[in-house]
Amino acid sequence: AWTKNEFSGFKNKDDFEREVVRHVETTLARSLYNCDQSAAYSASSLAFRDRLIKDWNKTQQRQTFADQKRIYYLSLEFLMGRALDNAMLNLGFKDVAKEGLAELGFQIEDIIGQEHDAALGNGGLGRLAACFLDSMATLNFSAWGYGLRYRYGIFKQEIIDGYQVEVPDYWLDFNPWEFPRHDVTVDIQFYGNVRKGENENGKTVSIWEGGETVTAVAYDVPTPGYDTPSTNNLRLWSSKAASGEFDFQKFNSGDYESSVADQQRAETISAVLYPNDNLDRGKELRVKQQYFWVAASLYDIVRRFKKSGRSWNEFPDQVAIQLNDTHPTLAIVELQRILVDVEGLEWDEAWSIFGYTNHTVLPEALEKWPVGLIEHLLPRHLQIIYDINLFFLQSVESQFPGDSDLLTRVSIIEESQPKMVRMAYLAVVGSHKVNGVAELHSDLIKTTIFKDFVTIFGEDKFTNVTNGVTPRRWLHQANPRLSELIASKVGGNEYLKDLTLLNKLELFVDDKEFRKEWAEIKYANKVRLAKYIKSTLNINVNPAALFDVQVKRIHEYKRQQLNIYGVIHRYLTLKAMGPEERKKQQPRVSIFGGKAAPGYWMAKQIIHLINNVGSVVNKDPDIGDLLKVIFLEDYNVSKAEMIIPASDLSEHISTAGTEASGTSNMKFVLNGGLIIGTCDGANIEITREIGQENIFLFGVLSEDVEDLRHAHASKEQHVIDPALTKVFEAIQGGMFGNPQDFNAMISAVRDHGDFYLVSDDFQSYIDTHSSVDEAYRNQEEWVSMCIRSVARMGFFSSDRCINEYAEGIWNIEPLAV
Ligand code: 26Q
Repeated sequence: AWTKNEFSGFKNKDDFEREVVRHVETTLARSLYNCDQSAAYSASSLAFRDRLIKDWNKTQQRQTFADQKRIYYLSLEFLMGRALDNAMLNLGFKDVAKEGLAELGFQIEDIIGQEHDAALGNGGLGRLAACFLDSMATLNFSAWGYGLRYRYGIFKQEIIDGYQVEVPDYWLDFNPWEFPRHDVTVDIQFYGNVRKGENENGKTVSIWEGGETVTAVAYDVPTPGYDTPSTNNLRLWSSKAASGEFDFQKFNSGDYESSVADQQRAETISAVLYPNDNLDRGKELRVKQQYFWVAASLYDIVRRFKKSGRSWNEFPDQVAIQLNDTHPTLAIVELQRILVDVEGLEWDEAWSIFGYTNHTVLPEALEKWPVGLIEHLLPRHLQIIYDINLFFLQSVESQFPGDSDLLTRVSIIEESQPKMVRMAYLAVVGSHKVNGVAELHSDLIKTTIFKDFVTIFGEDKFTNVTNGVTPRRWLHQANPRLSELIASKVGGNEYLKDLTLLNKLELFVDDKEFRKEWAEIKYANKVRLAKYIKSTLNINVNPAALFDVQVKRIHEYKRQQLNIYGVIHRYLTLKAMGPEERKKQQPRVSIFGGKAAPGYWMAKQIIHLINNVGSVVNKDPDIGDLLKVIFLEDYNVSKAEMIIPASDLSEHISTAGTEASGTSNMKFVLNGGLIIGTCDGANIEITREIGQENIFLFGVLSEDVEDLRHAHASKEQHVIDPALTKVFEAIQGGMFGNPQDFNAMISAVRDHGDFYLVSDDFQSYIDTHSSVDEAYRNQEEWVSMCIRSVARMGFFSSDRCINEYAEGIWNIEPLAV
């Protein structure tokens, strides 16, 4: 344990204020009389960043001195959200800042609200990477994140006339949280040719030459741990034209335009985050991004290793690299190239450097690249991929002689037209451990996409690490009042570092006063969300109604369509009732939020239907407060921090077997909301932990999905659930606008085999919602269920998750601080 003055902070509020004033007057060059909220945000951030960077420097020194194994987390996405609130809380100076800002005439919430989200990610996978950075720093691991510094993060979503419109997210205007390192650059090569030649030591090696070069520039983002002096580094690479590439010949001969065009082409590599979530669209620029980032990161990792003066056989004792999905798989190939071509070492495949985390079994999300594309862009890498495949297939052949079907099935090269490189297979072959992100998912990958690889490599290579979330952001920061109430019962804030301490809450379930405070906090969070809804959509929602929330990327497998059909069913049911019966019904607010990939037409139709249903239901005088349908624009991390604490019930209703884990399910329960969900992903383990009496499960099981799909496909038109048929009739009768707009959605169920089993699950979904209404009537019991659930959520901290990776995959110990 350490005391606060062992790491950098503020002596008191006056000290903080002085720093803010200094930054306003000097760094920002403004007068104090001209200090608005935006300037106060900038100056507060600069004051905190000064502290962060000191801790950051000390941490780097400590890590260099300790010279222990480091973990490198390679992810194309880091969905960080806001940094100021997080820095204030993790450093432990939010109270000081609050008082200081108040004296300067500001409310801290307004100042925090000025910050633009760092939204370098799509959804679950990117946010998981951000939670992991928080945990790795908090647990004092020598850890680095490596990613791309996109100029444009995930697009901003506007809803115009019920349709999604995408607006670019230019977020770098003022970003105090990054430090450009113009001295840390790596030149990255593309295209060109390979020939055999001699290296400096006279050894025959492959030489990759020609083509073009783009320079990677490092930008460092300090990531502070909670209540520790450890501040780790997230290094993001930005692309720019290599200095030699800015063609002075062209420039001097007056071909200014084409020389500027070269410049822009280089900068395009890190210009924009691909907005697809769980979909691979085989674009050349995407592979360029992948190689650019992977090559720069590996160069950096190898440079750091070599500085320690060790010999290469110690590399695996010093370096562990985790691949966040297949996006960084080229790192396996690039390391091989460095070792063999650059360092002149022998081919050695037995190293345990790479771990690969799989996040999906959906076939459309598994990355494949045309062989011809890789050959053109990275000619030497394609050779190495072929070599890796050859060695691998030879070993399979000797293990299973004569099984040519097996060889075809597991080959890294798919013999299709055109031939494709299967990145997931390359990742499996090149990694020493492969993990899924929840138990069901980890089991499924072993019996489906990687079945043959289990036969070849054995069970031990495949493992599970159930996802987790950081309780610092997702409880302490998002829900300060609940966090404080919990702390008062479980012995202070220690539980934020050992989430299993939450179990002490169970002693207080029968404490009426405690339950009352608990309920008051939930209500206050709902009031806050209701105000936000009023101010953005001008719709009045009753905070006493049951808030039913589904916020996540829009995807057919996540089944927002099931939810909105359920809402329509509820609306039709209410309409059919007499006024007396209506009065007995549980008032509800159905809240949706989430982005659709810009090219995902069906997902956009779903958004459109939700909005159209809202505009009919919300102004129906028969319905009033009994039902409101809200679509919140531009769901992102900072909105999640407001929405999640305000939920009574959240929906995690994917077709069984399709959602690898889900992580918002954990955040909702941690904030005292209950779940309606399918037996999918981490819902299953949440149920095991909190007890099945505290969750509303429904729907078919994963093991039955295949058979049902087959049964549907074999029929011309399959029989649809009668309640769902009524819903379809209402839509087709024009109740929610032009029925043509929703033909594809309906016909997916009716005519195309209902791949996501919406009809199969409809009745049990509706019934389960009725059970929810009934349970909600008994508020005392409902609140008890919430408290018990929170008490049993200790398992889902990303700290537990990181410790499992550290022990089972990375073989790394935390740094003694
Ligand atoms: C692939 C190729 C080309 C372009 C884009 C992509 C791409 C991008 C993002 C593929 C997949 C993703 C994102 C996947 C994702 O977010 N998966 C989610 O990961 C979470 C963390 O493990 C899980 O909780 C979710 O269940 C899973 O859907």
